[in-house]
Order: sequence, then structure tokens, then C-alpha cells
Amino acid sequence: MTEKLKFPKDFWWGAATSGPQTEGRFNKKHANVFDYWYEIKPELFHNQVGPDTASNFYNSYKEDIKLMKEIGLNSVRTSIQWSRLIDDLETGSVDADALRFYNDVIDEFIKNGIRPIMNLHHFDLPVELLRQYGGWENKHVTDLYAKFAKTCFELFSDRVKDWFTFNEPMVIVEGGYLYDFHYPQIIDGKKAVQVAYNLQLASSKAIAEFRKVAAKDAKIGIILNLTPPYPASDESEDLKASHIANLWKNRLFMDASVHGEFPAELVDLLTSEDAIWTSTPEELALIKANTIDYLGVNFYHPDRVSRPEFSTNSLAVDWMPDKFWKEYHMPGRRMNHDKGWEIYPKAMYDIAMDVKENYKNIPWFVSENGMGVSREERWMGEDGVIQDDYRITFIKEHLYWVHKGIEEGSNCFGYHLWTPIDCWSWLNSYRNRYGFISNNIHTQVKTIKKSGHFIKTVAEANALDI
Ligand code: BGP
Repeated sequence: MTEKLKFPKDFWWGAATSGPQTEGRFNKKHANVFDYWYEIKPELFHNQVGPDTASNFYNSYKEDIKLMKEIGLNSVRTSIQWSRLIDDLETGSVDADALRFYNDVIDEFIKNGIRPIMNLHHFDLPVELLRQYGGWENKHVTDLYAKFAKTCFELFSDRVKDWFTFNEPMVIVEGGYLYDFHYPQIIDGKKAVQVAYNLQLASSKAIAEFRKVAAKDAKIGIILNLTPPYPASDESEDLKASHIANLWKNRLFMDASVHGEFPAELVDLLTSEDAIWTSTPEELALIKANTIDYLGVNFYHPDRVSRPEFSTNSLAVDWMPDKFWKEYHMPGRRMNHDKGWEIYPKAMYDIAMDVKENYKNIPWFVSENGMGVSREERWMGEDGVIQDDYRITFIKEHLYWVHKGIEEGSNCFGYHLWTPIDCWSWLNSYRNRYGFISNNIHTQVKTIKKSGHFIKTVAEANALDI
């Protein structure tokens, strides 16, 4: 017997993507860090495919948006590229072609009945700001970012009512300053701490600008990748390890964005490790005063966490925040195909309850969730409809737990899959396919997958049959 799960009125059924992963570098004045990294080290990118064409959105946005409409999406998140919109990065003047492009894209979404959700930073810092100032290590860059954000609000908030300051700031920290998967490939725990702080500061400064200039009916939030850390056992060492991992990975940005304060326990810990960021009372007051209206939650996988393997004293010369915990794969768990990410849908419910109980029950939506598949959805030979039943199952399982969270009072207002149309993705390039719609990157032919037809029925009914 099937059960029908009804979702709240006006639920966002959609999908998420980003400017740097879809547009291609056409007519773009500045390189972002990934554009540049590909220029100097193409061999790092899967099959040496870079972001030059991406999914050609700059040229094909009309057809792409039409396909998104065809699969019933009522909302889509993408991003405005700083490195495209801004002509002079210091003064913040606007590039005329970019202005035309983003205006057209926004209008096209609206014309097709799709709510455009705009994010302002998706790992795409203009590389000149890294070269000139050391990027997010330098607080001047937070001012330049706030200026860019203000320009976006002034130009587009008459039509775009939903804004997000950053996508996954913790990934910028981890990728660029801890684990070597983003440019500038620095591995330095103390710098990572300062960059984390500066990213929060930048987000709060953008919100301060938003409150001054944005249309009154617009809202702003931040998108965080929440990876609940589940302890390996009930023993105090494992509980402590998962508690600290949570403070660093999730609560740093969550607490600062929702409550306006970094977790005191984390501040104490970093201080005792002589690794605390440099801050001023004025900056902390600005962070306190500029909290978010709502939250985007990217959820892909949980973290399984145990106590660190070595005693802290025997650890390496350089300080790293993860000296306090160890992550491991839990044997026997289902994995997200080649990604090596555990599939654990119930974490959606745990997140829903955490937001309800510890974060003022702030409105939130699933801003990314998805299944990256590389073997079955190769980038060649896609003539027919991809029968991605595994993705449909994955979505259903996650929606089941989202719905349970809503039933128990969590204030979730939407679900976005990563991603509407298979798109380019950082070092993985086109290795993992996530979309409702496939994309042959040689011909740019885009075809709706079985999951695309599935989501249309769910969106139309505002309900899920399970
Ligand atoms: C998220 C990012 C997206 C996208 C996705 C899939 O963390 O916000 O930009 O890249 O991960 O990543 P990948 O294709 O590398 O598996």
C-alpha cells in the first residue's frame, strides 16, 4: 500500500547549480580561482576538462530554463559570479555584458514561472584578489565582497527575492587551507581558522548591506554543508571527538549566522591551542547584529567520527583542527556510488530537529542533496532517457525524513536536488553526474532523465507517494 506524504503549501521543488559550474568563460573579464587553476594545472582536473564551456549556460540559458520548467521545478538556485559581474574589482563598477546577461537570466526564470534564488559566492573568488591580497586571508577582501553583494542587491532585488551570501564556506576553508582540493592549496591550520572567521565576517557585512538597500520583501541567508558527526561509541573519548568535530564543521558558521555568535566552547578551544582568529569588538558586534532570515542546508553524507588515533602530543609539527577527531567509513553502509559518501537519509531528520531545537526553528530548506554517479551515466553515448531509478529512490528516502521532520514541527520550506542539468564540478569536472537532465558535453544535447519526469509528478502533486 502506498502512502501519500503531503508537503507544506508553496513548498520549493527545485534544483541547485552555480554560475562557475554552468556558464562557461564566455565574455568573462576576470578569472575566478578555478578558471585560473585550470589554466596552470589542467592535469589536476578529471579528464583535463575545465570550466571553459561548462554546460554552456551563458549561451543556452533560454533552452536550459525551458527544460527546468518542463520538469516542473518551481524554484532554481544559481549564482552571480563576482568575476563576471564586476568590471573593476576595486571600485566595483559593473560590466555591461554581464549586467545584460544576469538581467536576462532572471527575467527568463520568472517568465517560466521559476523562482530565481541567487547565491553570491560559490567557491569562485576572482583570482586577482588572491594574488593581490591573499584572498580570504585578508579582511580587505571582505569589504570588496560586501561591495559586490550590495551592487547585486541594488541591481536585482526588485525581482530576486531570495539571496544567499555563500555556498559552503567550510569547503573553502577545507579545500583551500587544510586538505588541498581547492586553490590556493595551502595547508595551514591557523590560516584556515582566520579564513573561516573572515568568511563569516564577509557574510555578515553583505547582510548589513542587504538590510540597507535590498527591496523590503527580499530575504537573505547562508548555505551550509551540514555533516552531522555520529560518534563511534558512547565512550567519552568518542563523544568528545564528535562534539569537537561538530563545533568546527557545523556550529562555527551555524551559530554565527543564526545566533550572531561563535560557539564559546570553540573560541576557548582555539584560544587554548593558540590558534584563535584575529577579531575586533566592532566586527563581532557587526556579526551579532546581522544574522540570517533563513538557512540553506546542503546534505550529502554523515560523518562517522571517533577519537583521534594518536595522543595529541605526538601529532605533527603543524597545528590542524582535526587533531581532535578521526573520520572513518562504517562497514556495511550503502555508499553513494563512486563518491565514497555514505548514504544515510535519516540524517535529514536529525538536521531538521537540530535546527528546530537549537537554532530558533529558523526557516530552512534543503539547498543541495544528490547522488553523484559516474559509471552508469557516462558523458558519451547518451541517446536515450537515463533510467536513474537509484536517484529516484535516493530522493524518496531523503524526502521521507525531511517530511518526518516537518511533521514534528521543523520549519522546512523546500527541497532542491543538486543539480537541474549535469554540470561541471571543480576537480571532478564531469566525473559525477547529479542532474535531473543529462548533458552530453561534446554536443551539448540535454535530455530529461527518468528522475526529471519523477520530480514533475511530485512537484505537481506537492506530495510524495511512498
Ligand atoms: C557540493 C557543491 C557543488 C557540487 C557538489 C558535487 O559540495 O556545492 O558545487 O560540486 O558538491 O560535487 P562533485 O561533483 O565534486 O561530486
